[in-house]
Amino acid sequence: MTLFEELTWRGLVQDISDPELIEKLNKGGLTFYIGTDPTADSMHIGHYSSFLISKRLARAGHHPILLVGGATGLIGDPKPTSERPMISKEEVEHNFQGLKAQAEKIFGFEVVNNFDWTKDINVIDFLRDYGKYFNINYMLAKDKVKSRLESGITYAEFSYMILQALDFMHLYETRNCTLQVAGSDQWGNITSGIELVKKKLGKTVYGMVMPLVTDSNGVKFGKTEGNALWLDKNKTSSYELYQYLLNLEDSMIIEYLKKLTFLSKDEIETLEKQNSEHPELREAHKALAREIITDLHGISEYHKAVKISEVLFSGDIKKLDLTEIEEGFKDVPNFSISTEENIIDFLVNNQICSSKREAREFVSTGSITVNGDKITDVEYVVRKKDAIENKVVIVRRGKKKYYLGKFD
Ligand code: 629
Repeated sequence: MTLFEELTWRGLVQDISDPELIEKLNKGGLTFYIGTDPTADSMHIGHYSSFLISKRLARAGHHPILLVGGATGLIGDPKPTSERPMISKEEVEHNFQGLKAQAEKIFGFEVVNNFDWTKDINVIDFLRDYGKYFNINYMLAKDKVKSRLESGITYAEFSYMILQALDFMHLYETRNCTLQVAGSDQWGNITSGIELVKKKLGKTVYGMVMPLVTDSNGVKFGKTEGNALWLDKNKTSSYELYQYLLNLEDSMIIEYLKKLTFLSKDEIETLEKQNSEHPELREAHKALAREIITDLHGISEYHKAVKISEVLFSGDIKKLDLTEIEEGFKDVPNFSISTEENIIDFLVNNQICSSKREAREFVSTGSITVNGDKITDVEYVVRKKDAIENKVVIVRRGKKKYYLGKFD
């Protein structure tokens, strides 16, 4: 398969600006860029699903530039629905540093900051050298602007596309960058850049956008209720990522393998066959989790996530060390333990049971385990020496209600 055939097979091509791009992609040697704004100090799995294209193109002999928008981040790319809140310059700078470091670590490519060249443009030059090339009707027709005319859009967010357009022109002039890639929501910003380069320089540059990775209901990949799935493992642990990936719906797993891994067509088709014959083995899900977690955090992080998951299933808590326990039980109710007390008092005083009678009932019916051991003796004392590394006590009540106690 040619590169373009492979990208198409993986479902990674939603639009290209010019059919000429196909042969150029297959030939290799293009300098391209993909950008992100510093709206947080870590990328999330949605960024990963788009930025992965930079590794695919680099492996095919193209030259990647990653851009973190120290300037555009101060303005805010208009969302289809409402105006973004202004972010302080200090926060944008903090986020920039976080994203730059993360992008270099995960993707290993050069990162540029559009603040470096935008900061020197004064307002008169901005209007003469760039604003002069943008017809208002052209700007009003952009999907993200059009959808905001009712609810209102400020001049700042309305002007955003000009900033992204001048980036593309700057990278073309200084780095011979002739291709910008992104998720499909960026089509309007990319074509603004293509138009500017054509009008101002009489040259052709190209754009390619991927469909946003979603689930079968169109919900963006990684958007779970509550927190996002961050690429920073201190924000989202490998174990949490593993749980999310293992619980993805069966009907989407092959599409995710195509879009989010470098597994070959043969490997994916083998997994597709296994998944249809033995879905209960979750081979395709485990392959997806292995590929993504290994690419992000290394194979040892993947093995750790599997180990925690297996121990939680078996209940054999003693196999985990403290860091694995921290990860595996990050969201369970936790409490500190200051004295060694009888199991009944321990269960009541730490809100695991609502009364001594209930505690005695749970213990006598074998519904309480401490660090994996079933406790049926109402005289049992919870001792520091029995805690994991003399520190942690994991209590399970019933089938899967866990609590984490820490000795002071
Ligand atoms: C200046 C800024 C540029 C080129 C790009 C940019 C950022 C762009 C944007 N991208 C999204 C983001 O930052 O807002 N205006 O969150 C996001 N991107 C990755 C994918 C995307 C896109 O980081 O392209 O489609 C989501 O996966 O929404 O010169």
